[in-house]
Amino acid sequence: MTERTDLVMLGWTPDDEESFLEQTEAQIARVVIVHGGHAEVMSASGTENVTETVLFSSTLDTTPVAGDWVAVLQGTIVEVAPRRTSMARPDPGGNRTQVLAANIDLILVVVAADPIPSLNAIERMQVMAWDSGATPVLVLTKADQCSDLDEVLEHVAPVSSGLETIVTSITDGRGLSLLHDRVENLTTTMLGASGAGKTSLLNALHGTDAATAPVRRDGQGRHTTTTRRLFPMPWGGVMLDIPGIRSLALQAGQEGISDTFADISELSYHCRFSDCLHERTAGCAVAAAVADGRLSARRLDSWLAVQRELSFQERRRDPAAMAEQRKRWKQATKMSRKSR
Ligand SMILES: Nc1nc2c(ncn2[C@@H]2O[C@H](COP(=O)(O)OP(=O)(O)OP(=O)(O)O)[C@@H](O)[C@H]2O)c(=O)[nH]1
Ligand SMILES: [Mg+2]
Ligand SMILES: [Zn+2]
Repeated sequence: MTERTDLVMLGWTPDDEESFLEQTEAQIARVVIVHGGHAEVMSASGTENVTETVLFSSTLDTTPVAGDWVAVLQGTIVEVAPRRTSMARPDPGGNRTQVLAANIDLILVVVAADPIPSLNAIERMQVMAWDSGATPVLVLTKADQCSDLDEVLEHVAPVSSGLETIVTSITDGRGLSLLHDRVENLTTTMLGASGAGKTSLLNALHGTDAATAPVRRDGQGRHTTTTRRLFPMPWGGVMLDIPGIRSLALQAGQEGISDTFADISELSYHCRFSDCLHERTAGCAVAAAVADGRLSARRLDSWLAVQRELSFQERRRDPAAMAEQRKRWKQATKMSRKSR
């Protein structure tokens, strides 16, 4: 049986499925990276991390992704633990959901402080983060390049209320120890445009350039991340480096939206109609707030754009499938206990 103390280094939290540890013969491991039909997984024994390449059992009904907790028997993943959180986006190749990462605690919404950041982009990343079940933290990078930080903080204030904000620079080191304390022992990933400074943050926190090795250099001599890979941090916990997202296509539910646009949700209680779409409707409290300057028109436009996009996406949150997976897991653990 795998000891829980060994897994804590890999980001195990009390919220992860306890029954997963009752697997008798199987080794519990964490998926580091997936390459098509096989994956690299990491398991811990004492203070040593062991990485091995494993295949997928044909009986799996969940395709493992980076961050998944899995049971490994004889070089094969035989079961995937129910996901505590999962970050998803619409599959770029079709109309299904693509799960990018599983069991993430914290999502750093990474934007450079210079040039002045896009508020719409911050909002969309926040929706995606809240919707995954993880907690977003806003990280403003490259503070050393910014001549007026107060101006930037004031600029982002309308989209960052209720959001912890950390200002960093890998050049002068500011914010890094704060960020270190925040991510220690957790599973963290980053959302942000290419070049925002995600890999640089990971390297700075890791204290090496570990995360630069697997990336590609683009034409401008810049390192660009091309895969999703989990890095164990020397002080406990793991960070997942991901490529910059180009189009922030959303695969979100209303929860993520109302967490992000808490001001609009609050106002909408006062709309005359409970299904008010806040589009020039009579008795709309949101439109009234825009008219008298309590809410910016940009904020409402951004909310409308997110809503419109979601009505195109099929809502694929499927609680039935989740319950089925839990049941399968319970049965599998029961069987392995009987065969002891
Ligand atoms: N001056 C300064 N430059 C930074 C800072 N952080 C990152 N950079 C630079 O910004 C560039 C892009 O950084 P990356 O860490 O590769 O960005 P990324 O978000 O991982 O980009 P993708 O992998 O393409 O998604 C690099 O040239 C870094 O050296 C910072 O705090 N200050
Ligand atoms: Mg990168
Ligand atoms: Zn309204």
